[in-house]
Amino acid sequence: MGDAGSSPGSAQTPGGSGKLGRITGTLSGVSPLAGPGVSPLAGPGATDDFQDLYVIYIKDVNCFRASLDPAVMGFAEFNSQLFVFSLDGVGLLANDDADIPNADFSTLTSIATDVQDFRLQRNGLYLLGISGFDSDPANRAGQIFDQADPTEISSPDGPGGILTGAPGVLEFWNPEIGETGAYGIVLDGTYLPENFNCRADCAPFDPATCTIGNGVVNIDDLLLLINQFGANGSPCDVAPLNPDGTYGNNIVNIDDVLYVINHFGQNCQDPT
Ligand SMILES: [Ca+2]
Ligand SMILES: [Ca+2]
Ligand SMILES: [Ca+2]
Ligand SMILES: [Ca+2]
Repeated sequence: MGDAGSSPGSAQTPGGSGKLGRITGTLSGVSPLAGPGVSPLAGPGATDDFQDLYVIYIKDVNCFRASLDPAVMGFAEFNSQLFVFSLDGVGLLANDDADIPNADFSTLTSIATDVQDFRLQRNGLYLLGISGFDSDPANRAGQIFDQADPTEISSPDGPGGILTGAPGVLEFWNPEIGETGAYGIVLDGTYLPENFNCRADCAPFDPATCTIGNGVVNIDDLLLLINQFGANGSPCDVAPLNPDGTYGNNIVNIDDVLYVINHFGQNCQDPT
């Protein structure tokens, strides 16, 4: 795969079908920590690469986790930061350092720890971003996140974030340069973006292993749907499609039944 870009329009879409359990890559360039003679004020060159953005499909938002923690086989050769944006680039969550003594690697879940009740609400497509300390997402209104405590999972509470009334969209990184090196992000609750077209495959649903679906839209999916009719928070809440890349409206209703019936027999190995 080619390089994952630094802007919403150049985010990389991992290919294939099925679960997305790991993303590996490398940030490179003239790091502010590169040593004598290198001015961090020189700014990035054409080949420098201080941020990577990926399209991910969160199929189970309650299970979502992205981590560089070596304890779960993640890694980062540098002081990392992780971010979640909506597919259209609105900053939603950020973490600098996992809440573990002396950790400079990052871990994100779907729930902010700095503002009560701010969390990712729906399953669907999102952007996952990684940068090296201290390159932060920003726009003309300012930084999107106020990382008041490095270990918080921050809501978009900076002057450029949606919680302070700004549009909240990633326009640039400030500063553009950060620490660099190789990384491996371990993911839970995520599938490859192509699988988004097979969201009607909502059963079986195993919260313990963060697994949703078995590769085919069949009677199991219809039965779970009927079983959860009227419920909130079901993986079978697959309709409507929302403009920000997510789906569902917090209720399993007739729209969802129709969507699953319309996709009955679909093979998720070839979901398009
Ligand atoms: Ca960090
Ligand atoms: Ca914050
Ligand atoms: Ca199924
Ligand atoms: Ca619905």
